[in-house]
Amino acid sequence: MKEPILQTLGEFIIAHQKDYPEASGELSALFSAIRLAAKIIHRHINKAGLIDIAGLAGERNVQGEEQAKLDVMANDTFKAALAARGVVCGIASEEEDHYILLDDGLNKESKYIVLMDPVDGSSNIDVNVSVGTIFSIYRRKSPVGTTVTDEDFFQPGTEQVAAGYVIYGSSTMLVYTTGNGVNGFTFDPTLGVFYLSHPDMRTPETGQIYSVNEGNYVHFPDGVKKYIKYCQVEDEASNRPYTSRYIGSLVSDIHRNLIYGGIYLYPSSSRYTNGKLRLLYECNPISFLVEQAGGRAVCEAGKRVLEIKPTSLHQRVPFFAGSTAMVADLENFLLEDR
Ligand code: P6P
Repeated sequence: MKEPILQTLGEFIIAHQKDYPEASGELSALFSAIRLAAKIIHRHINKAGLIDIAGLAGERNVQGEEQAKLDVMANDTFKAALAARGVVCGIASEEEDHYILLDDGLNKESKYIVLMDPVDGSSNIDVNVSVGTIFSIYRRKSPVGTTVTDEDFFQPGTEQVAAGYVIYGSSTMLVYTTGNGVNGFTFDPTLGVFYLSHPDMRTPETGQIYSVNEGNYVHFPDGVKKYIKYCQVEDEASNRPYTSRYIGSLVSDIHRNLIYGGIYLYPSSSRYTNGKLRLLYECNPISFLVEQAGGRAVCEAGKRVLEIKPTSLHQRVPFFAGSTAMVADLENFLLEDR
C-alpha cells in the first residue's frame, strides 16, 4: 500500500503562518522550540525505567508538591529550548515560583510569553501511565524591549495567541490551536518528525464518558454530586449510565474525551477550596483547545474559564470541560445548587 505523504508539523506551521499576518516568523520559531523540547522529553520518558528520571527530585515546588525528577528535567529542557531562539521574553512554569525574565539580546525584543506545565501528572511515569506537557502563548502587553511584568502574565485566557499539549502516550502527539481550529500531530520516532495525523479535531456535541476522581465525592459541592449520580442512573434515551474513565493525568483524560466525547471534572472540595488545577498553565490552554474543538469549559455555571481575570500566577480554579451538551447538563445541576 502506498503510504500517504503526510504534512510535517514544520510544513503545517509555515503553511499557516499567513493566519498570523503580523507574525514575523517568531511564532513559527517558538513552535519549533516547543517541538524540539517535546522530542527530548519523549526520548527521556520512553526510557524512564532505564535512566534516572523516575521518582522524586528531593525538592518541592511553589505549590509545596514534591517535584519528580522528570518535572525538573522537562522544565529545564523547555526553558533552554525557548531561550535559545530569541523569541520569548518571559516564561511562567508550574515548576517556577515566579515568572522568568528573558531579557538578554534577542529575547528582550520578543513579543511573546509562554506559560507551561512542563510535565503534568509526572508521577504517573513511575507506573507507566501516560503524561503530558501543557503550554499557553500570549503576546506581551507591556512595551517590547522592556522587562515583562504581571500585566503580561495575568491576561484572561481569551487573549491567548496559541495553546497546546503534548501527550506522551502509546504514541506521542502534539495537539495545538492558534484560534483557527485544533490539529493533532503524531511523532514518528524513527524519523524524529511530527506528522499531521488528526486534522481539524472536533469534539462530539455529547458523549458517554465522565472523568472525575470519585474518591473525593463526599467533599464535592451538592450540584456536582447530583450530576455524578445523574451520570450513573439508567436512562436508555440518553445512553446512561455513562462510563467512568479517569486516569489521573489531565492531558490523557482530556485527549480521550476530546476524541470520543465526554466531560472532565475537577471541582472545588474541602481539600481544594478553589479546585486543584491551575488557571494559567492548565485550565486556560486546555479550555482554548476544547472550545476551538467545539466543546465548552467553565469554572462555574455560566462562566467560561477563558474569561477569568487572573490575579496570581499559580491560582487554582474549579474546572469542567468537554462536550457542550454534557457541560450544559452539569451547569444545570450547579445552578440548582446555588
Ligand atoms: P487527583 C495531576 O497531578 C493533575 O494535575 C492532573 O493531571 C490530574 O487530572 C489531576 O491532577 C489528578 O488529581 O487529585 O485526582 O489525583
